[in-house]
Amino acid sequence: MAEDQSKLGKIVAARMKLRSRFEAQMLATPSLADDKPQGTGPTNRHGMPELPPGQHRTKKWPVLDLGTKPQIPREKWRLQLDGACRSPRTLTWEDLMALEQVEDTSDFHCVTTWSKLGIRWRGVRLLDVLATVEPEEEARHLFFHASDGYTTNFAMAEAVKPDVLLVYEADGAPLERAHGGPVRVITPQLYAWKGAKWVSRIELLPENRLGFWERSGYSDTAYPWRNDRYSRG
Ligand SMILES: Nc1nc2c(c(=O)[nH]1)N[C@H]1C(S)=C(S)[C@@H](COP(=O)(O)O)O[C@H]1N2
Ligand SMILES: [Mo]
Repeated sequence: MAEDQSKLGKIVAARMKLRSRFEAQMLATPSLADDKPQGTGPTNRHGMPELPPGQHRTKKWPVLDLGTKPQIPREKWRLQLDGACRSPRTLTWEDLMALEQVEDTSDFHCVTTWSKLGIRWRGVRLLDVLATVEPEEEARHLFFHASDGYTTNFAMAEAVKPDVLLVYEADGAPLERAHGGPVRVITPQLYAWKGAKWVSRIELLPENRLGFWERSGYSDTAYPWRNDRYSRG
């Protein structure tokens, strides 16, 4: 028990250190710097509209992916973290459970114009997972791999936000396989394609590398509240 406490204490310290490294950059991102910051779910709406420009509300939760839905039992799930970090590691389900478990309600905006509002998630902060591998100073970008071959990317300055999670429950039930169970990434402040279902590997990178949709003309930054859907390049 005392050992567990000191372990958790270490992770909290590592989390705060990593967060402070990206604080200035993070506060300059649109979802925090805009005069109407959005992206951290209902509690952050502050009376603002629920829907980003060009989005409509859906009650059902559509399924969108490349077609194959890997079946991975919790005990077989692995998440490899490597690249620009001092302690690369592969997490198991037990490793994930040993981190601080968080609940958060947030919105899910798909670039194809549907938004599902107020999903109650349970999971672990991506920030905490990253803190345990001790990112090198030059690690500025993340590249995500999934078991279906999907890839996506976003900046560390987005990853350290407190509602960017590795989730395994939605609305009180285990995350369905179709939605990326056992474990997926969610990015409430970015379009939903940034959240890899069946996430299997996260690379920490000094330079940016584009993922599947980002290479096909979708926006690298993907801010729903700025209608930031397509690459301007
Ligand atoms: N592994 C994987 N993750 C993925 C995708 C995918 O094809 N494969 N599609 C993305 C897209 S385009 C969206 S909109 C969301 C959809 O998540 P959902 O099927 O749970 O609604 O997952 C994202 N994550
Ligand atoms: Mo999507």
